Amino acid sequence: MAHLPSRRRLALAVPVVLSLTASLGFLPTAASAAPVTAPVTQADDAATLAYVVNTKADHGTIRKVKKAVAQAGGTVVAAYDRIGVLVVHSANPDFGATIRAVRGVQSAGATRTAPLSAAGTTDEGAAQVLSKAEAAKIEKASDAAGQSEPLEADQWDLRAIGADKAATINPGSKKVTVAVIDTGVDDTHPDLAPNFSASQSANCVGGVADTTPGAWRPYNPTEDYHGTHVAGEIAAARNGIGVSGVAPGVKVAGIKVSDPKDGLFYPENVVCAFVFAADHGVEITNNSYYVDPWLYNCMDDPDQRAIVDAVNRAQLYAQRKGTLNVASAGNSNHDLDSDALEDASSPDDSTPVTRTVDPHECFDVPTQLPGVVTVSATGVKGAKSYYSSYGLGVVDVAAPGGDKYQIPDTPSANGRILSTLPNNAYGFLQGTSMASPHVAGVAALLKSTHPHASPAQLQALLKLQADATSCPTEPYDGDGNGVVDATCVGGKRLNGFYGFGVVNALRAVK
Ligand SMILES: [Ca+2]
Ligand SMILES: [Ca+2]
Repeated sequence: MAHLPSRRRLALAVPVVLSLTASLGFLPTAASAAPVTAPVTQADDAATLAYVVNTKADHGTIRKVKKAVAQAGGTVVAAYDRIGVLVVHSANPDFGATIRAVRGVQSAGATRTAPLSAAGTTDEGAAQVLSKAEAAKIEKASDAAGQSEPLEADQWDLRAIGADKAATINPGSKKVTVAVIDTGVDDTHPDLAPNFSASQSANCVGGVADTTPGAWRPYNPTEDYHGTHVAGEIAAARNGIGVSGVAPGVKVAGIKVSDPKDGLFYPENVVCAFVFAADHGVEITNNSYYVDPWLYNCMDDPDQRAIVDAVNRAQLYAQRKGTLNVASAGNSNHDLDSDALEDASSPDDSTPVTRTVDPHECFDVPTQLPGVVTVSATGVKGAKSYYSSYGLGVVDVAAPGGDKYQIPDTPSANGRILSTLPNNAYGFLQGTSMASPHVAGVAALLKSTHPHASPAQLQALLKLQADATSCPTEPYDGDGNGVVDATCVGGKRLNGFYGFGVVNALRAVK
C-alpha cells in the first residue's frame, strides 16, 4: 500500500533487528538472485493463492523443495535460488501447512488472503492537480526570485533541506541511480525523461521482472500517480520546466510492484523488485509503501512470518550488493516503539479484522527490516507531520513530507509537496511517501560525492549530517484540535519524532 496519508499505513520498531536477522537466518553471497523460472499463466482458478516458500539456499535443498511444491499441488512461478525464495501458486487449501513440514523449508506462507482472480478495488486518495491559474502564479514568483525552474517558488521542501543550494554545487552524478519501487513511473514526463534509466526499470508484478519497454509505466496513469510523484521528488531535471528534484543530476528508474486490479503491493512483487534493483546496479531504492496485505506482519503467524522472511532476504541481498534501501515510516501517527498498536486495516485484500499488535514482534515491511533507512515526515514549520508515524529507535531520519496544517509562505500556500504526475502534469501530495524520496535524493548526492561508500556508510553519513531537531517543547497537537496526538521521546541528537534529524542536501555535496 502506498504511504499516502488518507489511508492506513504504518511501520514499527528497530531493536528487533538482531533477533529478526538471527531468527530468519542469513543469505548466501551470490552473483545474482535473478529468478530462473518463467512466469506461468494460471491465475484463473478461483481458489488459487500466491505463496512464498523460503528455503536453505543450497541447490540440493532447492531441488527437493521444488519437487515437494509440485507434489503439494503448487506451481513455481519464480525461483530466486540465491536467496532461497520460491514464488508459488497453488489452489490447494493445505498447501502452506504441507510445504512448511518439508525438510529444508524455513518458512512458507500465503502472500494474500483473497484468490488471484478476485476483483480488487483501488482506492488511492486523489492528488491535488496543479491548475493552470495556480501554475501561472507560481511561475511569476519563481521568475521574480531568479529560480531556474518555473514551479520552484512552491518547492519549500527543497529549501528546507538545502537542496536548492546543493544543486549549484553538485546536482548529483549520472552514475548514481535511484530506483522507485512503486506504482510505476511515467518516464515520458518531460521533467523525468532526461534522467530516466530504462535499462534499470521493470514491471515486477507477479514476482517476475518484465523489462519490455514501457512495462514500468503505471497501469492506470489517473490512479497510479504515486510513483511518478516520488520519482520527480528525487530526480526531476533542472531543465527550465516544471520542478526540480532533490538530486536533479542523478538517474531515476521505475520498478512497478502495484497490482493492476487492486493497487496493492504484494510481497512477491517486492521480492522481485529488490533483487532486480540489486542485479542491475541500482545504488539506492526508495520504498514509499508497506507490503500488502498486512500492515503489520506478526512473527507468530506462519504466513506473515514467511512474508517478513522473503522480503528481508531480498532487501538484505540488495544491501550486500551495495544498494541502500530507504523507506517511509507510515502515516498512521503510530508510536512504533510502543507496546501495543491497533491494526484495523489488515488484511487489506479481503475483510480486515481488528487486532492489537506489538510493533516489536509485528513488523511494517520493508521499513522495519534491518539496515533499511526509516523516514518520518515534517511540514514547512519543521515539525513532525500530523500523520507521520514515529518511534525512538525506529525512525532514523526525517525529511519534508508535507502537512496541510503547516502552511508555507509560497504562492499556492499549500503545505503539501509539489512534484510530477503522469501525463505531463504536476500536483501536490503529502505523506511519509513524500519524505522518503527526499532522503533517497540526499543519499544519491552522498553516493555521488562518495562513490565507494557502502550502504551502511551512506546511512551513517545521512545521520551524521542531519540537522538535529529537538522534541517539541509543547505537547504535540499536530492537527491543532486541542487534543494531544503523540509524545516525542529522546534528546536533541536522537528522538522518536525525527531520529537523528532532518537530512541535509547541502552538507552532502560539500
Ligand atoms: Ca524541471
Ligand atoms: Ca490533535
